[in-house]
Order: sequence, then structure tokens, then C-alpha cells
Amino acid sequence: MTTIFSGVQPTGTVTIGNYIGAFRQFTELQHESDCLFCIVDQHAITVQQDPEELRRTIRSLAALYVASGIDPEKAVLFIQSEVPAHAQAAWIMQSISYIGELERMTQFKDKSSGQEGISVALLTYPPLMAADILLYNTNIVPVGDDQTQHLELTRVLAERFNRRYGEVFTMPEIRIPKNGARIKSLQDPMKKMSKSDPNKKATISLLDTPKEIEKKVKSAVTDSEGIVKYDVENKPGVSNLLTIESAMSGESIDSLVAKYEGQGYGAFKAGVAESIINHLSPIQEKYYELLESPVLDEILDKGAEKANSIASVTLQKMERAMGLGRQR
Ligand code: ATP
Ligand code: LTN
Repeated sequence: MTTIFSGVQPTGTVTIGNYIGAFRQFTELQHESDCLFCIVDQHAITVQQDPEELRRTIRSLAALYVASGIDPEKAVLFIQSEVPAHAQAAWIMQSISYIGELERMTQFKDKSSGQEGISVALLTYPPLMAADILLYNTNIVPVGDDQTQHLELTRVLAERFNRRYGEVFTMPEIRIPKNGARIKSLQDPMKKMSKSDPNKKATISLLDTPKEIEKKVKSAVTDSEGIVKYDVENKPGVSNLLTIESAMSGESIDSLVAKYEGQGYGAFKAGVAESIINHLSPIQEKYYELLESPVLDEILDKGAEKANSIASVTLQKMERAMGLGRQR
């Protein structure tokens, strides 16, 4: 059976970008594969987090995974820091990573540029991500387009390890959605929508109210042409909204373009907002039911136990291959 692994950081509330790029793939894949989904809280601390807020965000993310359709009977849902093998394997992966290749990562460059006091962990984020993936003998990693470079590095590190120490790792493949691999910011359609964007008007979170959604879509940056057409190069704002409505409603972009023919951006934006509200409303209902429920803890306890049992076996293989500790 194919093994699927992916992770989401508990930093801010999940956006429709994360949902369309990542979550939708998770729920599709869980029926046909062994799936593990992780709340990567150790990745979140590569930039400073408030402890209370982090605790809340971890729980909220767990509830959102389930509310958006992850079936805990089918998939393993767990918190990274509750499986110690991740940090242990990350140390090993760091030992085979080169500073130069980590400095070249665009996510590192973006997140460190203009910042003071950049943590070492921000630089060594990719070896931890490689550890996450490789510990589970993962075949496929469903992510948004922004993670392509990290996935390539994961493969480079896996190959390097296997060459030096023997075949321990399975080679993972990336899986990116055909449409919606990179949903753009509503305020700057050249930038990706990002849940840690301080400008809340730029993102729609899965927990926004209908009023907030209407307001944000209404103020989304478009152009002055007034024609609803899919043209990423010349009409990035309109194209982004079309991609969002298509993902939310299940209708093709062509049929949406036909639907809005002869109509202005007012009607178009109202339609986009409505499709988002309709899609998110059952997710929100389930989310609020789950958030304070002990059921969520049971799911996470069971998930951590299962993940630990798999990850500790791979970690032991890695340590043995490298000659760490005593022969076991
Ligand atoms: P942060 O702003 O804290 O970096 P993020 O919004 O980029 O967060 P992540 O936790 O890093 O979110 O990513 C979770 C998943 O969502 C990843 O698979 C990532 O590729 C995907 N993703 C993130 N942003 C988008 C986007 N704008 N469009 C499509 N997929 C996305
Ligand atoms: N780097 C990813 C989050 C992440 C991840 C992973 C994704 C951490 N570990 C393992 C897939 C597999 C991000 O920033 N979106």
C-alpha cells in the first residue's frame, strides 16, 4: 500500500490556500492509501511563538484537520513534538546537510530577509522536514507548490544517506494539485496567500464568518477591465478568484467564465464569496463541535502512539546504519 505523509504548521488559522493546496488532497487520498498527517509544531518554533497561542493553535489545527474531512479511522493524525523520533532523526539529517544547500532555500531567504535574530532552526528547517517524511517510508507527499524545493532537497538527502550508509530510506514523490497549487493573496495577487500574513484582508481563513468573507472578497485586488476571464499573467487577481470559486463549488473554470459573461466584478465577487461560505459552513459547524471535545484528544493520543511505533523503527535503522550507540 502507498504511504502518504504531509504536515501543516500550527501558525495562525488555516487559510483557503492551505485548504485548496493541501487539505483537499489529504481527504481525497485517505481512502486509497496509508495516510499520516502531522501538526508540525517543531517547525512552527523556527520563528518565535507565544506559548499559550501555540497551544491553542495546535488544538485548533487538529480540529480543522478532522472537520475538513480527515477520517481518524483511516488516517493517523498526530503532533510532531509527541513523537521524539522526529527531532532525533532531524539531527541525523542535519549531519548530512550542507550549509550552502540550506541557505539556498527560498523559504529560508523569504522568512529571514530583513529580520534580526534569525534562529538556526529556520536554516535547519528542511532536514527536520526530511526527517518527518523519511521516518514513515513515505511514497507520496501532498503539498502546495511552495514546498517543491523542500521536497527536492528531501530526495537529495535521502539519496545521500542511502549512498553513504546503505539503503534505509524510501524515495518520496511530491503531489501537487492541478488547480490551486498556489492560491494568491487577495491584496497582492503576485504573492501567495499565507496564514502568517499580518494583513488579515489578504487571506480568508477557514473560520471566517460569512460577513468577513464577503468583505474580504469584495476588497480583493482585481483590475480595471471589468471582464471575468482566466488569464493568470494579465489578470492575476480575477484568475485567483476564479480558481478559488472553482475549488469551492466543484465547477470548472470554463463554466464559471461562461456564468459571469457580461456581468461586472460586483456580481462575480458576490458569487465567489457565496461559494466559499457554502463550502465552509459545514466545516465550521464540525470544527466547533470538536474543539472542546475529548474525542479530539483520543484521536491525537492514538495518532501519536501509531506514529511512534513506525518512526522508532526507522530511527533505529538510521542509527544502526551510521554506527551510533551500541550494536542493537
Ligand atoms: P506560514 O505563513 O506560517 O508559512 P503557510 O500558509 O505557508 O504558513 P504551511 O503550514 O506552511 O502554511 O503549509 C501547509 C500546506 O499548505 C503546505 O502543503 C503548503 O504547500 C500549502 N500551502 C500554503 N500556502 C498555500 C497557498 N497559498 N496555496 C496553495 N497551497 C498552499
Ligand atoms: N514545510 C511545510 C510543512 C511541513 C511538511 C512536512 C509538509 C513540515 N514537515 C512534511 C509535508 C511533509 C510547509 O511549510 N508547508
